[in-house]
Order: sequence, then C-alpha cells, then structure tokens
Amino acid sequence: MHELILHHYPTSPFAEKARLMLGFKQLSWRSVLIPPVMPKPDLTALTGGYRKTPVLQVGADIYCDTALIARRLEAEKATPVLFPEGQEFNVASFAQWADSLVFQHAVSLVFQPESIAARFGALPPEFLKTFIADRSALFSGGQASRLPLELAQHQWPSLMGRLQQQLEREEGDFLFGEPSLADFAMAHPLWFLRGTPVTAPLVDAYPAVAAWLARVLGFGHGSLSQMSGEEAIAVAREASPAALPEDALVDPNGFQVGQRVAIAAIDYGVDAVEGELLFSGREELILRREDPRAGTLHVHFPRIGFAIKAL
Ligand SMILES: N[C@@H](CCC(=O)N[C@@H](CS)C(=O)NCC(=O)O)C(=O)O
Repeated sequence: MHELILHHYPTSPFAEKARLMLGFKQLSWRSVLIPPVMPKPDLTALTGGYRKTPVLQVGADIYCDTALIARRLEAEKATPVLFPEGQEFNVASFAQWADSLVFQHAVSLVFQPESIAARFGALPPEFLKTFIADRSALFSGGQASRLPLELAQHQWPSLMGRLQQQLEREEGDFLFGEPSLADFAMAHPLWFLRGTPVTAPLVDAYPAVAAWLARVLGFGHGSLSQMSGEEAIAVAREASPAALPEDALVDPNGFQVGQRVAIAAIDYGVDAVEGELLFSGREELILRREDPRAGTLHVHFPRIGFAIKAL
C-alpha cells in the first residue's frame, strides 16, 4: 500500500478542504509543501503541467482537483462516508456549486483592498506584486471571470441568510443531516474569509453558521508528517501505477484509449497536461505520461470541469 501524499500549502482554501476530508476519515498522510505561486517544478514534474492546489499522490498515481480527491479518499477508506447513500447526486452537485460560486464570492471579498492590506501587510511588498501577477496569469485563457466586489457584497447576505436559516434548526448539525462532502465544500470558502479580520465578520455575524463551521473544522487534519518534493518524486519513480478501473465508457466524443491527448481545466489554471489516454470513465480520465525525474505516471482528472483535446 502506498502512502497518501498531499501537495499543498497552508493558506490554500481547497487544500484545507482536502486536509479536512483526510481528518474526517482519520487518515494518515504525508505533507509536501508547494509554493503558492509558479514555478512549482516538483509539482509539475508529477502532474505534467497542472498547477492548482492541492494535488494528491498515491505512489505513481496523481489525482488533480478536490472533486476527484474526495472520490479517491472514499475508495481508500469507505467510512465515514463523504457521499452518503441516496444523496450521491445532491452532495456532489452541491459541492460543485459551493466550490465555484461560494468560492468566487470568498475570493472577491478576501481580495478587497482593506483585506489585502491585513492579509499581506506583514509580507514584503515584492511578494504581493509577484502574487498578483501570478493570479492574473492563473485566470488567463480560462472561462472563469472574477466576481466584482460590489456584486459579491450584494449577494453575500442571501447566501449566509439561507445557510443560517437551515442550520439554526435543531437537526441542523450538517448540511445533509450527516456530514458529507457538501460540508467540506461549503466550509473552505468560509475558512478563507475567517482568515482575515476584515472578512471574518461575514461569517461570524451568523451564529448557527459559525457553530457549524466549528463542527466541520473540528474534524481536524488527520495525522500527517512532512516529506520533501524530492522525496515525493522518488516515491513516484520507484512505484508502479495502480491497475486501471474496470468500468470504462464508450467515450461520448469518440476518444480512444491509446490516443495522444491533452487535458486541461476549463475555468482557470488551464495549463494542459499531455499524454496517452488510458482510461475514460464516468467520473475520471486517466493519462499516462513519462517524466525524466518521476518516471511513468498515471495522472487522473475529473470529467466535469476538464476538457480533452486530440493531439
Ligand atoms: N477545482 C480545483 C480548485 C483548486 C484551486 O482553485 N486552488 C487554488 C488555491 S485554493 C489554486 O490553485 N490557486 C493557484 C495556486 O495555488 O497556484 C479543486 O477542487 O482542487
């Protein structure tokens, strides 16, 4: 059995979503810290170009995007469940909505000038410059656009008001009754807002929301120990990729196993990963690629939110 290796950095909200899912399942994992801005040479040696945070590595298998990481963790340890029986569609669809719409609100609110001053004030001004240039490159070529601050401020009371209304009921411990992926997807943007005194009141003004967030964050991060990027690459080089899943699809657009393709996120961070298509399933696509440092890798992407092109 290979160890679970999470490539991440502490301040990333999507990384916090992954860390909390690991904590929820009480898993042990290795933590590889990656830079918050490009270049990320050790990470892209593994992914082939995908640069977003976090990425999960299991031996020579690389999982991009927390929607797929959630499914890989469910396969690693079945209980407690992230996708409760009978709620699979509701939970995955809600998570997709929160990861995009609620997260967009949080980004816009956190990156308002007063909040930037509080968040980055203690750091050298060159870091802020590098960070802003990196994030504008992150958004170039993708379909996502930044939500204007005024609109985020305008809509936020409806989002929080609805959440507060649902959670203040006695049976309102978690969004779908029992804990699920939905809670982690809704929690990470709020954790992000909480990180700066300017935006924390946007969460803390809603007591049932704050109490629910404390319950979700209370799952913790599981048990972790640090690993270097170099060591993670050596793990990949020495491992053989896992057997492919059996439930392949006839690809709706006619892509064939063995074909050379490029796969890229469609919203932002659209750097394409090239390789040989090995598997096209209902939820995931798997590419084989060779890396001079990491050897033969299987890179996994969710179907939703990623485009595939023939090379
Ligand atoms: N859909 C992705 C979104 C990941 C994402 O947007 N991560 C942010 C950090 S929270 C990111 O990659 N920012 C740029 C970077 O870290 O280089 C997922 O679910 O993993």
